[in-house]
Amino acid sequence: MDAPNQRYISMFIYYAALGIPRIDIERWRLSIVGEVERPLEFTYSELISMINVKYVRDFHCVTGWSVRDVEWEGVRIRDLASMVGVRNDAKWVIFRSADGYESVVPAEDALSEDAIVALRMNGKPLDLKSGYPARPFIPHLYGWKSAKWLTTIEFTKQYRDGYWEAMGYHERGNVHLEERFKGMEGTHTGKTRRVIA
Ligand SMILES: Nc1nc2c(c(=O)[nH]1)N[C@H]1C(S)=C(S)[C@@H](COP(=O)(O)O)O[C@H]1N2
Ligand SMILES: [Mo]
Repeated sequence: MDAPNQRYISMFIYYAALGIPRIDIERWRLSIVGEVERPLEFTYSELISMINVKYVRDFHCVTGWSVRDVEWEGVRIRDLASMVGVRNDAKWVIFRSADGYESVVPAEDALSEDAIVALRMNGKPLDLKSGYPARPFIPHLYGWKSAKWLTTIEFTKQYRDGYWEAMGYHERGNVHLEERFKGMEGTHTGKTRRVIA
């Protein structure tokens, strides 16, 4: 099913709002912190050896472009969460990147079946402009949630804006409900309306 009000294009448009960071893969770690029993960090080779998901899913940028049939490989965030022992009161997940970019998603979405830390795309490791070495990917959420050059996954009780959320973009960003901006709720008819509190 095509995503509502999106136009399909053949290749990604690359964004780096805060610039492309330098990555030293020997020093790079993915840290899982916050409302967890045992914070952990993973090296790149550890994560590569843990890859347990491979699927084909579309990618959707909230500005209106989508890329069809991208092959993704990665590690289920759910599995990382069970290794660190996420506490029940963790309601939000903040993804933080080497460039300082952040995005936020509900813990429920980050722990859903298809939510992964993506390490490979279309049969190859992510390349630098695509967020090497890792980016979260949650197929039913808009692309701005997929923080490239990921370094930290933080579980929190309290909601906090990331980079785009601070500019009015939605707390969750569900593609099928067209949650583009805060206060916008999908009507399931392809149109959206702004809800005024
Ligand atoms: N670190 C970082 N991650 C980011 C962005 C960014 O500017 N910096 N842009 C986001 C947005 S808005 C989109 S649509 C996707 C685009 O992914 P691409 O650059 O691989 O096309 O990355 C997301 N992740
Ligand atoms: Mo985007």
